[in-house]
Amino acid sequence: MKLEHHHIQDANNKALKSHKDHFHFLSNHLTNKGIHVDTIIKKLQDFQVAIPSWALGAGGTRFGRFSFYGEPSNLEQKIQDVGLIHALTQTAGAVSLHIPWDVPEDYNAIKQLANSLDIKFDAVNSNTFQDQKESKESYKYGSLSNTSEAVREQAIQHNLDVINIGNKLGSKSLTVWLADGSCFPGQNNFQTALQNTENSLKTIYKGLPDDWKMLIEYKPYEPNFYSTVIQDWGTSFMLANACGEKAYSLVDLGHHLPNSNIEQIVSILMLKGKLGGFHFNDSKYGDDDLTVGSIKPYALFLIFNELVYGMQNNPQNPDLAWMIDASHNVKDPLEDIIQSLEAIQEAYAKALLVDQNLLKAAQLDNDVVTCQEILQDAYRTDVRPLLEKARLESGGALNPINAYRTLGVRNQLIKERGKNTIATGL
Ligand code: AOS
Ligand code: ZN
Ligand code: ZN
Repeated sequence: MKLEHHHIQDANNKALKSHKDHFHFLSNHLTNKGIHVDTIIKKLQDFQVAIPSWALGAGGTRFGRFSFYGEPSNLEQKIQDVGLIHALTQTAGAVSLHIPWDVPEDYNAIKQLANSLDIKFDAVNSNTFQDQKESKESYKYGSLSNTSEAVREQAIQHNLDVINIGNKLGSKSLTVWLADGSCFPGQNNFQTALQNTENSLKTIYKGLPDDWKMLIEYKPYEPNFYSTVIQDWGTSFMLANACGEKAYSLVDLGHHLPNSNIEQIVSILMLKGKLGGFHFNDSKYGDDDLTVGSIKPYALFLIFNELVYGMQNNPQNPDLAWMIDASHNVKDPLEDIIQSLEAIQEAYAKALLVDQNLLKAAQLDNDVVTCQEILQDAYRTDVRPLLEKARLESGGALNPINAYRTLGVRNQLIKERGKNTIATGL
C-alpha cells in the first residue's frame, strides 16, 4: 500500500481550523519573545530519523512474540512500511538495514523503491551476535574479541561484507554493536578481549571507504551479564580514537546504567568531535527499548538541549546519524514508531526554544534559578502546533496517528499481506 498526498489531505481537513488557531497563538507568543518561528519549522522539517528494519514487526522477548498481523516479511515490504511512516510524519526519510536479515536480492529494484518513497539508506548494521546457518565459526564466546583467530577473522569479514552491501545502496556508515563479553568472573581476560577487539576494529576500519564513518556502539550489559567488552562511552571513545578520524562513538539511550547523565556524555563527545550516531528509545530499567519519550521526556529534552548546543557550537563534530532503536510486544509497531518520531521532534523543538545567550549570561552570573527557569520555560511550552505546521507544509499529516487509523493502514496491510506474517529479524 502507498499513501497518496490527497489521502493525507483528506485526513487533515477536519483538524485544520483547530491547528490554525493553536499555531497562530503560539507563533505570536514566540515571536514576541524574539524567536524566529520559521527557522524552527525549517529545522524540524530537515530533521530526519532513520527507521531500523527490525522495528517494523512486533518485537518480542524470549518469553514470546505476539504478531500484529500484516507485518513485513521481506525487505521490499519493510521499505514500504518506512514509506508509510514517512508519508504521514515527513520525518522518517531513511532506513537502517541489518545484515544478514536484509540482504537485497535485486539492488536496483530496492534502490528504486526507496527512491520513489523519498527514503535514503542510513547506517548499515552488522550482526555478530547470532550464528548464521551457513557460518563455520560460532560467536558463542565472542566475535571481534574472541580468543580464536578464525572466529575473529570471520567476524571481520562479515563487517567488510556489510560495508560492501551498504556501499551498493548508498549508505555512508557502518554501525558496530558487539554482544561480546562474559557472564562469569574469570571467564575472560579483560585486557586480551579489549586488545583483540581493537585490532579487529582497526582491520575493519582499513576497509572503510573514504567517505564512510564507523560508529561504535557501547552497552553496559546484556546479553552478557558480568562484563561487556565495549561497556561504556569511554571504551567506545578510546576505540574510535585508536581506529582513526572516520570512527566515532554511537550513543544508544538505553545503554546506560540507571541515572547516568547521558546529556553530559553527549556534550563531551561532541566537544571532542566524536559523536557519530544516536539510537533513540526510552527505558525504565535497562535496555527496555520502549517508545521514545514515554518514560523520561525531560531527560530527552535535556539531551536535545546538548545536541542543539553541539550542532551550533561544535563544527568539529560531524552531522549525526539519527535512528530509532526500539522494539517491543504490545503496540502496532508503525503506530509506535510514529509516537517515537513525535517525541523526538517535540524534544528537539523545545531545545530549539532555549535562549542560549540568556542561558550563558545566567551561567556567568551563577544565577542558578534563572538557568533552571530558562530550560523549564522551554520544556513547558506546548510546541505541538510547530510540529503540525512543519508536517503540514511538507505534505504530512497534522495528526499522524489519527490519519493512520482513519485511513485504515493496518487493515489494508493485513489484506495485502495476510494475517500470519512473521517479520525477519529479532
Ligand atoms: C543492541 O542492544 C543495540 O541497541 C543494537 O543497536 C541494535 O538493537 C541491534 O543491532 C539490533 O539488532
Ligand atoms: Zn542500539
Ligand atoms: Zn540496545
